[in-house]
Amino acid sequence: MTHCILIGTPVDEGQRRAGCLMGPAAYRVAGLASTLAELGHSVEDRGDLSPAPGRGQTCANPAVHHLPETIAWAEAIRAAGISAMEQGMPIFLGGDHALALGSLAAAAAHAHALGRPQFVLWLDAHSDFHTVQTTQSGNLHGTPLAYAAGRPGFDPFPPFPAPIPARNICMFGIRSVDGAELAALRETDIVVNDMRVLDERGVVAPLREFLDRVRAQDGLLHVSLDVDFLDPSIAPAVGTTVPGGATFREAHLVCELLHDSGLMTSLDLVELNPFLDERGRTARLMVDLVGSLMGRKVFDRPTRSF
Ligand code: EXY
Ligand code: MN
Ligand code: MN
Ligand code: MN
Repeated sequence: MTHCILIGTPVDEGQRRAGCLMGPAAYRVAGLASTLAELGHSVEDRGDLSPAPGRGQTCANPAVHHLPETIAWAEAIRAAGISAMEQGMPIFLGGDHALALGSLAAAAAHAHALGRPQFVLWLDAHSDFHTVQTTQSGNLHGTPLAYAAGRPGFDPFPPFPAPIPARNICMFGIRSVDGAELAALRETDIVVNDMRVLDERGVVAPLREFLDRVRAQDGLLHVSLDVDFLDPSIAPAVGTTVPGGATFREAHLVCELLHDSGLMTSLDLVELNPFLDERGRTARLMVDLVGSLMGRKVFDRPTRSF
């Protein structure tokens, strides 16, 4: 049984298509809390954060928008995340992926306080590896992993005690990477399981390899699940769809394997834009995936020795 702490983080400033601000409400309407409770977990809903926008912070890149607001979100989410991680497992209800500028900072600070390594599993069509300088869209939802890995240019954001080592970051589902991101990724030992890898090897082997490393180092594992990891045919309610994503079963299998591992210590649900959906189909799928992450099985098979 896990004490699940829901934190609404309706960040909409990390990209330009309004609607992610409705994400937390959509997850609640789709039954996230009851799904967790039915699996025997305790659930505490701490409501939505709504930080006062920051003031005056600027950067040299004129394309970047909503920098002060995003810094305020990062600070508020980091503080709420550190507090939640001391008491249970936070589930950050997004909101766009700029929320991870706060959730990753919280995870890194918490792991540092425990003297344990922090690992990140990034389930996303995108590497989100731009810096404030290299982004051409100016959308900060394309930057959080660069920030966590210690790339330069994020000084106005909350400082990390230490960057998350690149080898502790594993990407899954990647199929849209900009030139500047690719050049930067090539300089790191981040494990990039793009869709070609998943096509050739499936999800089990690459995921087990990563989870074995997390376990061997007694690591904490932050999972960041972007709706666009999924194929748009099953999850259309996201502003940055990319064809050729994870199937329904691949996504559930990733979640079931994560549950079996028992390693997940914090979770982001990001980029849901309910305005782009009909009848809450995508929100309901994301809640079903959380059910698989938190132990729902079709057959009550004993948890497989991992
Ligand atoms: N790489 C593109 C950009 O930086 O604008 C697209 C980023 C999409 C990010 C979404 C959250 O995953
Ligand atoms: Mn805007
Ligand atoms: Mn993303
Ligand atoms: Mn994405």
